[in-house]
Amino acid sequence: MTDSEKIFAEAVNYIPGGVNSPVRAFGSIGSVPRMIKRADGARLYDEDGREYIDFVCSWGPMILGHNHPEIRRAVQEACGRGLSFGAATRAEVEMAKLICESIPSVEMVRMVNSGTEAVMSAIRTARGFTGRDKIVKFAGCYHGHSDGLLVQAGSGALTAGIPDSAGVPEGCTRDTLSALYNDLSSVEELFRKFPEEIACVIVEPVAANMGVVLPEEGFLEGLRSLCDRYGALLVFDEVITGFRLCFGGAQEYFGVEADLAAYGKIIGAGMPVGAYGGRREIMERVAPLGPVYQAGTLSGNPVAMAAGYTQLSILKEHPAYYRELNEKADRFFGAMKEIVREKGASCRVNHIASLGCLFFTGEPVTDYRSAKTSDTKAYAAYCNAMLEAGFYPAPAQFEAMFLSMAHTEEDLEKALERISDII
Ligand code: HOZ
Repeated sequence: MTDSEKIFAEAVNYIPGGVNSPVRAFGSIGSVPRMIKRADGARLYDEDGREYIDFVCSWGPMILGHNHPEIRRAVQEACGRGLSFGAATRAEVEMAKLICESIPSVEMVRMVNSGTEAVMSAIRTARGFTGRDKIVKFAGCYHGHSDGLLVQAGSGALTAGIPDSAGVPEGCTRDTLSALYNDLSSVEELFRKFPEEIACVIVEPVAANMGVVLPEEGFLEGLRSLCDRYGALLVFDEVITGFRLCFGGAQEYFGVEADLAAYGKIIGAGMPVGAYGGRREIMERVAPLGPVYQAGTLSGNPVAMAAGYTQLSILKEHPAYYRELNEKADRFFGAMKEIVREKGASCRVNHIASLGCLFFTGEPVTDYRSAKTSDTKAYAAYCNAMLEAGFYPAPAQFEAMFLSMAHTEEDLEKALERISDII
C-alpha cells in the first residue's frame, strides 16, 4: 500500500468519501486520490514522494504557479499582523479598488469567501434589484453548490450523475429555469413565457464545468440583448474565466459587459476568496446600503486579501504574462489537436486561452448534450496513465485543464509525448 492509499483508507472513516470536495475522490477514474504534500511552480509532490506536472492548478487560481515567492511573502507578512479581525481593513479597500479599476462594469464589489457564495449573493442581489424571482441557468453550467443552482449542474454533480442534488427542497429550485448553452432560442422561449418574472440570466461565459465548452459567435451578445429587452440582469460567473482568459476576464475577452459578475479562487491566489460586483445602482441594494442582506465574518480576511492583492497586482503590472501564457497554451492545445488528428483518435480538444479539455468523443462538444457523449471510461484510462507517468490532469472528465505561467515548454513537450502514447 502506498502512503497515499494508507492516508485515504483512514480518511474515509472520518470524511464523507474521504475528501472535502467530490471531484478529488478520483471515484470517476476508479482510483484513489494522490495525497498532495506540497507544490511548487508547475509541480505537485505527493506523500509517496512522487512528482507531477500539474494541470489542475488548484482549479485555476495558481496562474503564476504554486508557492509564488512574492505571494508567499505577502501572506507571511499579513500573518504577522494577525489572522482575522472581523473588522474593516485597508487591505480590503485596496483590493476592491483594484478590482473596480480593472473591470469597467464593476463599480462596486463585495468580498466573500468562495465562488459559491459570490454567485449565490449575486443572484440574491439581482432578485432584490429587479423585484423578480425567476432565474435562468444553463444545463451543464456549474455555479457552486447553493440550493437554487443545483439544477442540471456541471462539475462533480455531472461526473457523479447527480446534477439535481438530494436535499434540495422543490421550493428552492422552483424559480430556476434551465436553458441550453449556445442556444439563444431556448433562452428566448423562457423570456417569452415569463416576460416580467426573470431577474437574471447567469452563465459561465466559457462553460468550464462540463469540460471546456466555448461560447459560439453571438451567444453572449445575444444573452446581453435578450436581458436588455426583457429588463433582466446578465450575470457572468467568472469564477474560472476572471483574470484567467485575460486580466479583464471574459467581459474584456469577448467585449460583452455583464450587469453583475462573480469571481472566485483566482482573486485569492489559492486562499478561500470570492467576490461579486457590478453597477453602482445594483450594488447599492446590498446591506448595509440596501435591503439585500449578505454578510460574513471572514469576508475580506486580511491574509486572503494579501495573497489575492499580490497576485492581481503582479498580473496587472505584467500584461505580457497573459500574451506569453496564452501563446504557450495555443501551441500546447494546438499540438494536442494535431496528435488527435494524426492518430485518428475519437477525441475532441476544446481550448481557449490557458483553458482546455480533452473529450473522448467523435462529435464536436458545444453543449451539455454533446459533452455527455464523451466516453468517461476512456477518460479514466487516459487520466490514470497520465498520473502513472507523472502528470496530474483533472481527475474527472467534466473539468478544465489549466496551464500556468510556471509550465515550461519542456514540461508541455513531455506531456504531449505521453498523451500521444496514450490516445
Ligand atoms: N469544478 C470545480 C471547480 N470549478 C472543481 C473543484 C471542486 O468542486 O472541488
